[in-house]
Amino acid sequence: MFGWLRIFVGMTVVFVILAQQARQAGAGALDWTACSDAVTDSDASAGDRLSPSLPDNAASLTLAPSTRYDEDIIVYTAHQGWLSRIYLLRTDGSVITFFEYEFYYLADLEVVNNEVYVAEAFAPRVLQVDLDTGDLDVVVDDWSLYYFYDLAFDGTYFYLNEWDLNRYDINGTKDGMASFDGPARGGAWDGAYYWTLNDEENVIKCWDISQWPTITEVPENAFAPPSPHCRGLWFDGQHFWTAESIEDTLGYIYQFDYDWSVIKQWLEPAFQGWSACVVRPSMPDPVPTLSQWGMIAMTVLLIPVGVAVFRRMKRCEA
Ligand SMILES: [Ca+2]
Repeated sequence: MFGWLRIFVGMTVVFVILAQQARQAGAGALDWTACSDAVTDSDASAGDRLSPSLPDNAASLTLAPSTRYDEDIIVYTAHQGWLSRIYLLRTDGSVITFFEYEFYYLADLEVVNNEVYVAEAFAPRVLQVDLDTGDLDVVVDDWSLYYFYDLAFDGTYFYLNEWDLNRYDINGTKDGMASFDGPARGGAWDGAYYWTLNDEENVIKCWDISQWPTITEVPENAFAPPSPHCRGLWFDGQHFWTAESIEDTLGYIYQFDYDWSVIKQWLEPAFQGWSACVVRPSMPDPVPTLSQWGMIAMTVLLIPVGVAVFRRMKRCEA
């Protein structure tokens, strides 16, 4: 009996160790090793993946699983000099983590299928953000243009203003352009109209794009943003979001209504802001990882051993 018991205890110890390793592996630790495979900007094209620079405190940056999967997260873009950052904030405004990028100017945000996309103002690109690693997948890469500050998505197309209004499908394929009276520093779609934030005139303008490529302004719907420093624009299904960009001073992230009245505001954590949106990062991949497969295999092995030990003990008692 004691032989079986020793095997059972030994296998239980191995099981606990494997389970602990699997739990740590799935705890959302950021995979900074991916940075060594970074594609440089000049090499990149649509479909490539770019990695963040390493902030000084990279080793201490981790996402708590409960925060990562069970709460809405505010994504905030900011810049300072040649640096850009993407912050992940809790809804109380506290910082979960941030990713830093050298020689980037990350501007307006959009959310498509719970994935975050960002416009780049140092290159004519739209990048999809991996919120686990900070990696950026190149989606739009249109070198017939120079830069993008604003980004909107109407359910089918991205809209980006540069002289004209350019639109692209979800894969980054261009679907033409329309004559447009810009500029726009932020763009959003509210289900009915296309909205742009014009910082020079301190106004959020409304556009009917249903007759694309004919764009018709709806001036009676225009209204002022919460402050003249606001830049990006995002619509959460009910309200707009923006962030202030003020040199040497922290601005605010605003959630606001069609009449510019502020619903809620958060002090920005650092740098000069641009845009803010909200996502609930998806649950982990349902396909088990290698360590999880090991844990499952050990569980399957332990069941007959446990049954054998139980029967042996019963026989000894008899
Ligand atoms: Ca936007």
